[in-house]
Amino acid sequence: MNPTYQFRHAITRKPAASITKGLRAIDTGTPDLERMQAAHDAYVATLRETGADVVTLPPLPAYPDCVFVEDTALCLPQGAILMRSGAVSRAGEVAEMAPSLRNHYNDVRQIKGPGTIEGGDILVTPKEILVGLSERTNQAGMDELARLVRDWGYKVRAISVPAGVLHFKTDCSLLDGETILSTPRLAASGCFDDYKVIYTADGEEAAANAIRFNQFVIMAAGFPNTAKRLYDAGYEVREIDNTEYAKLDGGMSCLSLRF
Ligand code: CIR
Repeated sequence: MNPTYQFRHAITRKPAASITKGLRAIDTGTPDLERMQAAHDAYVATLRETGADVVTLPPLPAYPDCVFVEDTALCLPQGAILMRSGAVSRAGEVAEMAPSLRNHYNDVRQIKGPGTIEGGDILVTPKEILVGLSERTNQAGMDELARLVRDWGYKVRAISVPAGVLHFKTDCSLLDGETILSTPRLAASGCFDDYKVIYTADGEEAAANAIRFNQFVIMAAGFPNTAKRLYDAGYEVREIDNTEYAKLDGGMSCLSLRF
């Protein structure tokens, strides 16, 4: 079992009606709640199809971005680390997630600050933990994470996230133990030189936020050229409607914690 992409559990949270007020870099219109709920149901069903146990937590109306649970924690086989959001409106989401993680883990650690770090900026591979320095994650947050996971044997490496990209994993995903799906703009720095890389197709950068979850690569629908590259490489691809979550800079990884 490779714990970087083979999982028994996932935690999700249903979108709250307040999600229409969620954070976004550019306003491209109000997301449609019903369509978001349908896409969320399809996402959860796809995770469950792999045999995983998937928890669906209730919506938190006070936190418009609460559906994006990935940002609240980092889940590793040895334990979980509660994050510290770089967005003021999201700070309280971590405490709401903590009890669910304590149900699954004996060892739950916490980023205490003053640094900030969000799960969307963390990619775990079999070799290392990569942390993107972004508008939400800073050096102090990354350094605190590195201290918290040192006794579990992890090496942590900083990557600089291109300007205008919300999170590191907005632009990349792990496809298997040695292969990463990346936008050309992110990989241009050489950050994935020790990995095999499959690039998103021209104009399909938004396809980069996918997840490998057991046998499936789960990606946003509507990116046929990137999907073809993944099919041709032999991956079992599932496509989920992401049009509404994309309006809030969200994608496939943001919607779950996987462990
Ligand atoms: C935010 O700006 O925080 C949300 N609207 C989107 C979070 C996406 N999360 C992720 O990529 N892990």
